[in-house]
Amino acid sequence: MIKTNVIDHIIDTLYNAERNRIEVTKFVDEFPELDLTLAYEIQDQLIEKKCQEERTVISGRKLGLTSRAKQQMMGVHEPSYGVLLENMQLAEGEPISLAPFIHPKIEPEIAFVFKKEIKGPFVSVTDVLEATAYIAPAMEIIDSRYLNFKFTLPDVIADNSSSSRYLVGNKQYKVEDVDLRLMGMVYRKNGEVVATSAGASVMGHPARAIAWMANQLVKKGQTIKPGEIVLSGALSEAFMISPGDHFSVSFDGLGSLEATFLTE
Ligand code: 0L1
Ligand code: MG
Repeated sequence: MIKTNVIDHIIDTLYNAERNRIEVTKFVDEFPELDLTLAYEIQDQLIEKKCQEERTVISGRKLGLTSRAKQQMMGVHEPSYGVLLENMQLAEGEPISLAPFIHPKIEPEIAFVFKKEIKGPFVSVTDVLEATAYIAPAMEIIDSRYLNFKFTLPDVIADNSSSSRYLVGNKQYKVEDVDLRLMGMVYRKNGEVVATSAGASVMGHPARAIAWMANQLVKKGQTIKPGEIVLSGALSEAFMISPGDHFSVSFDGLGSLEATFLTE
């Protein structure tokens, strides 16, 4: 198949999978030409299509696969990034319906909101922290369009890094008031602790993950813009969500955030 047909085929398949809540099989076996560059090109075009069809706009970015453990589990060698859209954001405190999802999982994150543009290629942790307006506890609902979350790195990148929905706590915190590496995290499912971690689980420092992404984005002429939200990467594994589940994440010095799922 010629390149534009491959791109259109993958975009249409992923778009329809999300819309119709069906799983699809990964693409690399059929299209070995699907490398990282082509995958990010597909991601950008898929986002453009979603913005047009769903009448929404970009609200920020997300990092994925930021921990060595998750990279090893998925058999990949580097993190991924994706795009957040305004219509993916859920309001804190509002019960969440499982109706839009295929096989959702939820994971704890730290959200950064920026007051200055961040432009690669030489962005450092300090640059990210200086550009940050505030940080807040967050959770991301991921919902890979691939059968049983089975994919290669280019597949998952084309699928916008499994993005689906996200929620960010309303209370804002200053980066200078917390040690983002040492900051402890406790993640609970239905009242039971299911994971504990610290900020350093995200590439040694959550801002390092964002610096990495900014230095990648510049290769496509893109930057992180003022006002954008960035989910800096999961601090633990993601947990499957069942109807009626309740998740909470508490951070040392950063408050907590809850997500409650409807029973139907
Ligand atoms: O946000 C994430 O860490 C998810 C990235 C994609 C990997 C997955 O779907 O598990
Ligand atoms: Mg995530």
